[in-house]
Amino acid sequence: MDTRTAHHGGDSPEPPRRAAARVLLRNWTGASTVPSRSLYPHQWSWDSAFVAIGLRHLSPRRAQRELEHLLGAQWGDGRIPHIVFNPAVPAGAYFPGPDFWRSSEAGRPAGAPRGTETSGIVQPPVHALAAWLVHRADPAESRRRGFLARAYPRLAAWHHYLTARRDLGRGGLAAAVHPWEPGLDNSPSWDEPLRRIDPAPLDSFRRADLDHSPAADRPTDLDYGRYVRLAGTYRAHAYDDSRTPHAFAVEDPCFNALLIASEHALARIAQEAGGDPAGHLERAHRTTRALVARLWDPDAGLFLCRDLHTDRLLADRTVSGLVPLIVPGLPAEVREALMHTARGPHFGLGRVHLVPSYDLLGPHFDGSRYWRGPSWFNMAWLIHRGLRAAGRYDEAKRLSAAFLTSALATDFAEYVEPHTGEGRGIRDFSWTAALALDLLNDDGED
Ligand code: 9WN
Repeated sequence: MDTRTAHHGGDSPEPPRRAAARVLLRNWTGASTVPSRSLYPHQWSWDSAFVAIGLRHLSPRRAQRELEHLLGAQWGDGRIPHIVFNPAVPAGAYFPGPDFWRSSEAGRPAGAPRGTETSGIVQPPVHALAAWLVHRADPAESRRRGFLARAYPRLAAWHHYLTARRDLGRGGLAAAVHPWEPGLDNSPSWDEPLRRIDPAPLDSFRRADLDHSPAADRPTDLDYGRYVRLAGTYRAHAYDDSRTPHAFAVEDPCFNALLIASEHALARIAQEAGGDPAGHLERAHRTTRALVARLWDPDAGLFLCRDLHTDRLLADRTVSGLVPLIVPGLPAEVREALMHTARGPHFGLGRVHLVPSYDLLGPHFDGSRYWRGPSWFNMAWLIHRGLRAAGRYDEAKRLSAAFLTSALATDFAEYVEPHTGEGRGIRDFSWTAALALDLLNDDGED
C-alpha cells in the first residue's frame, strides 16, 4: 500500500497525521488517554509519557493534562503507579484491576492516594523527558500555566524514589521488582528469574486480555500465574520495598537508560523552574557510570539485565540492551559496539521490520508473542533517538520512514512480526499513533 496514507473503511486514503490524530482523539477519555479502548481501558504510566510526546503536536495543553493526570496519582513515597484506574470502567474489564491491587487501603502506609485507585508497581521513567518535550512544544503556554513549576517537585520525588528505595543491588541502578515494571512483560530475560516463583493457581483469577487479543500473541497462563503471585506478595507487604522479600529483582538497561535521559531532562526542567540543575546532572553521570559498570557485556556487544538474586548478568539479548544508545556521554567504544550489534544478525537493523524485541537468532524467538520477538513502536522510536544521538542520521531517517510505513499499514498495531511486518496484538494503539505523530513532526530539534 501507499506508505504515506492509511485506510479507514472509506475509499479515499486518510492523510497520516489525521489518521494518527484520530486514534489519539478516540482514546482520550476526557482526562487522559487509554493505550487501547479494548485491551487497556485505564491510564498506563509509560504509555502516557509516550502519548504526551505525540499529543504535544496536536495540543500542548492536552499533553500537559495527560502528564498531570498521571502525576496526580503519585504516591507519598514518590512512586508513579503503572496504572491509574478509571472508576467509570466496569470491574473485570482489565485484570488485575483495582479490586486486586487495593491501593487506597493496602498502599496507605506508602502514601497511596485515598481518592484514586492505582496499581502498586511502576514502569520506566520516561516522564521527565516527556514533560520537557511537552514544554518545548509551546514554552509560553507552558510558563503561563506553570506547567514545569508544578511538575518539577513531583518528577524529582519520582526519581528520588527510584534511586533511593529501588537501588536494591546497591550499585547505583534502579531495580524492577515485577516483570511488568520494565514494560517488556514476558521478555525471555525473565524466564530464569521467574522459574523461582511459585505461580498463583490458574483458577484463582480470570485473564481479561484474552477477550481482546489472540492467545498466541500474549504471555502464557504460567507467566500470568507468576505475575499474580509477585503482585500479591508486594501487596501483602503494603508495597513497602524494605519489607517485601522481592523474589524477582532485576536491573534492566532500558529502564535505567530512560532514568538517565530523564535525569538530564530534569536538569533542564530545574533550570526553567528555578531549581538547581547541578545535582541532576551529577546523578545522571553517576547512573551512566553504574549502567556501564553493571550491565555492559563487551562479549555480547550490548547491555544485559542483571539478576540481583544471583548477581549475574542474564544471557538473553533483548532490545532493552540497545536502548542505552539514547544515553548522553556513553563511552565511544560502547556506542560503536551497540551500533554494530544493532546492525548485525541478532537485530538486523535495516533488514527486518523495525527492531525486534528479542534476538532473531535466540532460542526463545517467537515473532508473534509479545516481547519475545515482535517489533514494538516505542522501542523503534527510542532507537531512532539513539541513532540520532550517535550522529547516524541516514539510518535514523530510514528507521523513521519504516516506522511510519509499518504504523500506517497495520492501523497503528501494538507490535509487528519482524520478518513479515504483519500487525500483531491490538490496533489503534495509542503510543504507536502518538510516536508516529512525533516522527511526522520531526524537525530534528530535540
Ligand atoms: C501490563 C499498556 C501496557 C504497556 C506494557 C505492555 C502491556 C500490560 C498488560 O501493556 O502490559 O502492564 O496487561 O499486558 O507490555 O509495556 O505499558 O499498553
